[in-house]
Amino acid sequence: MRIDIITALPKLLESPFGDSILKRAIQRGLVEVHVHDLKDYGLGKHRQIDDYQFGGGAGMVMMIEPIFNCIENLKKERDYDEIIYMTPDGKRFDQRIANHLSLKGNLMILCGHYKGIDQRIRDQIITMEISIGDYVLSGGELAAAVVSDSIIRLIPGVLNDESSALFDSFQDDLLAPPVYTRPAEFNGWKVPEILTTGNFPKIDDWRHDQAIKRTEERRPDLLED
Ligand code: 6GU
Repeated sequence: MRIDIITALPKLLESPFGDSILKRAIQRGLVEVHVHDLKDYGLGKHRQIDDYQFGGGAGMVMMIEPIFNCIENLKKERDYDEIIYMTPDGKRFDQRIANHLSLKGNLMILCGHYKGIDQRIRDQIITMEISIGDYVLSGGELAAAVVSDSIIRLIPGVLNDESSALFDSFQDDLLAPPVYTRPAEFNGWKVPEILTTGNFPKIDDWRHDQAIKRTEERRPDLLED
């Protein structure tokens, strides 16, 4: 898989891809992540990328030409399965969308800023608009990192224990059960005894029961359909 991210703030994306699981996935060649600085496509000597909005009103709007030129430049090299715009008024991201996108070959992600981008880019070029929840971020970069992380960790070989992504919260519409490690007792607080018995069928049953209990308590909406 290859992910191209277009942003006016490329530095914001350095650390999410420069550490831990995502870094290793990139080093192993399981995914390529390319961050493109929109300023490189800015207009004139000041490399302008935003301007006042038609009709008046506070806040700058990201201009059509730098974005168009950047996207066209990338499209010359390869076809993209989706050209995604990160925006709080997009479709709410969830595990189903992550699973769907993890099967794609080439994704492009455009991060917005300020008041957003010229609507003509959204109408003519963007194929998918994603929000990561009902709150407003200063820009799309952190959201793009969230979406990329959730997609990349689903690529086979990215997680060491390949099966572990399957047991994540949400993967079967259940929250994950509680987990424990040594010591078996600390401060008088004990690990549930079943987990120390070595009776694995029973342990699986216990975990499933715990997952259902936790989901009923915390996210009954997940059990509705
Ligand atoms: Cl994708 N962008 C911004 N700016 N804010 C958000 C968001 C995206 N998702 C939730 N809030």
